[in-house]
Amino acid sequence: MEVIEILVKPGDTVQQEDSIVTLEGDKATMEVPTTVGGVVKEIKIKVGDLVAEGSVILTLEVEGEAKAPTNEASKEEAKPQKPSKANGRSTEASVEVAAPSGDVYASPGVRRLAHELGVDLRNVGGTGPKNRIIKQDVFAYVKKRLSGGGDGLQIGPARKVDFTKFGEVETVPLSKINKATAVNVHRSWVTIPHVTQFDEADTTDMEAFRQKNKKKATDSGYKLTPLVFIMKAVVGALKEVPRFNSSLDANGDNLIYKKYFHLGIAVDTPDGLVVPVVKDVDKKDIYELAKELGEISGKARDKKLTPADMAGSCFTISSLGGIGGTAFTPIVNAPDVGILGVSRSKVTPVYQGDKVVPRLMLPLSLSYDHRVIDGAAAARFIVDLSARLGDVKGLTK
Ligand code: CAO
Repeated sequence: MEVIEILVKPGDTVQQEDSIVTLEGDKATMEVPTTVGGVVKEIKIKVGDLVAEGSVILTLEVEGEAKAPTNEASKEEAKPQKPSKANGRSTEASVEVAAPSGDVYASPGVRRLAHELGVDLRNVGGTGPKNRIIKQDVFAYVKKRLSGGGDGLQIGPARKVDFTKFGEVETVPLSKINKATAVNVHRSWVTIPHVTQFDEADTTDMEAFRQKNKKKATDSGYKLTPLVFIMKAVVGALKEVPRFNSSLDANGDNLIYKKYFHLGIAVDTPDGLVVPVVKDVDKKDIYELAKELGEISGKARDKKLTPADMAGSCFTISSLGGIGGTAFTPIVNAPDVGILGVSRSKVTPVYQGDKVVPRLMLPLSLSYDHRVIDGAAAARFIVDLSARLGDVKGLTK
C-alpha cells in the first residue's frame, strides 16, 4: 500500500478513530484511523512510501499507560517510550500506530464486531465513505446469511420468454420422471463439488472374448454387451479403493463404508432417465449380469420398476457407448460418491514398445464427490479400473 496523504502533523491532537493517513492499495483507497487518542509526536512515513500491514506510521503521546496495540491488524504490542510528566499529566507514554491489513477497510470497532460475530470482513461490502465497512454492513451481512441468502447461490428467477415471438412452438409437459430427475441432478449439482477424471482402457481382448461368447447369451434371449464386463471391473476397483464405496452421513460428520456391491445403471427410456440397481454384482458372473441387465432395462422401459428396484446403489454407471461420443461429465447420483461415464470404444493406433498396433480403446469419465474423494484416490481408482478392463481373464474367472 502506498501512502498518498498524511492527515496529521506533529503536535496535532487526535481522538480515537480519527483518520491519520490515506493509503492506496490495489483495489481501494483507505483512510487509516488511530485506535488511541493523543498528541502526534513523530510521523514515521512520508507521502510515496510503501507500507505493509504492521508498518509504523507515527508515534503518539497518550495520557495514561500505553498498553494495547494501536491498530488491531498489528498484533504487536506497542511499547511505551520515554514516559514523561510534561503538561501536568500524571503519566504519559508514546505508542506506535501501525498500518492495518490492506484486505479490508474498516475501523477497529467494526473489526472487533466482525470478529465476535464470526464474520469474515472480506465477504462484506462497505457502504461507508470510500467503501469503508461500517457496523450496519456487518449486521446486514449477518441478517442476509441468517435468512438463507448467500452471495454464491443468489440466482435470479428464470426469465420468462415468449418463444412464439420467434417462430412456431409446441408445448409438451415434462414427464414425472423428467421432473424427478431434474430435482435430483440439480440437488447433486449444487451440493456436490464435482471433479471428472478421464482415462481410456484397452478393451481389445475383452471385445474378442465378447464376440466369441455373445451367441451363448443371445441363444438364451439376452445380450452380452461391454457393460457387464465394466460392472465386474468397477466392483474390483471399488474393493481396491473402498472410499468410492462409501456415502457421507446426513450431517457430513461420518463416512459410511458399504460391504456390499450394488451398482446403479442409468437407463434411457422414452419417459426419461431412470437408475435401477443391480444388487450384489460381486456375486454374479457376466452372463447372470447380462440377463439381469436385460430384465431391468426392459422393466424400466415398460415403466414397471418399483422403488425397491431403484434403491441402494453404491456407485452408478452411465453408459452412452451404444450411442456414441468421446467423453462426458456425469453428475454424481447422491448419496453415491462416484459415477462412471462410459463412451463409445474406438480402434486407435497405440504404441507397444516401438510398434504401433491397433487397439480397441474404451473412454472412461469418472466423476466424484471431491468432499470425500481426493484426486489421487480417483486416479488410483480409474487406473485400477482400466487395468481390470484390459485383463478379460480376471473379469470372467
Ligand atoms: N463402445 C462400443 N460399443 C458399445 C459400447 C461401448 N462402450 N457399449 C455398448 N456398445 C454396443 C453394444 O455392444 C451393442 O452392440 P451389439 O449389439 O453389436 O453388441 C450396442 O452398442 C447397443 O448396446 P445397448 O446400449 O443396447 O446395451 P448396453 O448394455 O451397452 O446398455 C443400457 C444398456 C440400459 C445402459 C443402455 O441401453 C442405456 O439406456 N444407455 C443410456 C444410459 C443413459 O442415458 N445415460 C445418461 C445418463 S445421464 O448421466
